[in-house]
Amino acid sequence: MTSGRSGADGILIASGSWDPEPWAAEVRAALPGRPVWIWPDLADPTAVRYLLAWHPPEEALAALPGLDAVFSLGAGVEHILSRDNLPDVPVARIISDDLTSRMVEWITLQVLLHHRQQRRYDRLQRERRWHELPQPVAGEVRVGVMGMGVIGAAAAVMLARLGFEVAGWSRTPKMVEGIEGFHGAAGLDPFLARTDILVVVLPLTPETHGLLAMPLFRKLARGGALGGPVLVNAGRGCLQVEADIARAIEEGVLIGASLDVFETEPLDPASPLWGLDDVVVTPHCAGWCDPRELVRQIAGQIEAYEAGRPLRNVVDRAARY
Ligand code: NDP
Ligand code: OXD
Repeated sequence: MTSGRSGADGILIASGSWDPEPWAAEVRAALPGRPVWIWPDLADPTAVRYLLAWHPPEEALAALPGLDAVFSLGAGVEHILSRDNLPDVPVARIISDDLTSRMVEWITLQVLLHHRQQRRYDRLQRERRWHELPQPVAGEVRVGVMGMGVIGAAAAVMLARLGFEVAGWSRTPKMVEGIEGFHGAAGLDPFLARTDILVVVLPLTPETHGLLAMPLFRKLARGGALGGPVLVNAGRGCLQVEADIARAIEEGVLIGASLDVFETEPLDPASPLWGLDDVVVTPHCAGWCDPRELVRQIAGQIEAYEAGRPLRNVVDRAARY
């Protein structure tokens, strides 16, 4: 083991609203013999070399003179990059098959739920009515995936395998076999115009903030096989304007939505979204971050870094993801 700039080799966990104990237990098991603290119980701030973070408070960042790297406890990093006093050290994010599979499961479940009109069948069941609805085949339904990164591309491939007509939208051009590609501001309107089910797995950045609002919903395809467009958002809550989603559902601009993320989490019990028949609300659980799985990756990163190899999955601070 080599020590950091200041001789530090300790680890600080600042896990926001998540229980830090399972993360600390996994870190202690994976990297035995070094100090591990849970914010705010930090005995020696100068001994911290790595911060493992989910929504870290600015006070935690201010306290760490020997910091070498920050590891996000998830795929997203806006909860770290938004901190004004973030030191100029690498920020690495999670890319893991475990997290990607969980996200692909949730996205596929939601797309199929709207495609197969499950909410309408749930209502018919509650009314004890035996009534079959007309059902388009997947090939007649156009799915558009916003964010063709690690998770979006995997979801797009899975949905194409199920027979949907799939396209993706990204910041830079992206070639994924069997998926029609759109990119950048110029590609957005044509992408929306051919989309019946909009799946969103974008990161939250200044460019994507508030994008999922009424003007965008109005650009989605009308007259598709489902009778109107559907929104599925598993990216971040602040990509969306929730008042516009509720209004779009009420006015028929959207015929359904599945939302895993919200402008403020937990979602306020007073939000109208809870009560809308064709809106599915889940509590930011699409891609559960499993401490056992993810600490294995972070510990591997730390060991490789201390052996002189570069950190992987370091985010681009200018692009902000
Ligand atoms: P990636 O960084 O691999 O992919 C991000 C994608 O978004 C890329 O295709 C990127 O384009 C695209 N993108 C970014 N900015 C823009 C823009 N301005 N215009 C168009 N496209 C843009 O991230 P992941 O796939 O790993 O994760 C995506 C997000 O999913 C995370 O940031 C997180 O917010 C969310 N997430 C949510 C979870 C949950 O439980 N709900 C769990 C895990 C992740 P390009 O390819 O050109 O770079
Ligand atoms: C993530 C998340 O970013 O769980 O990994 O939201």
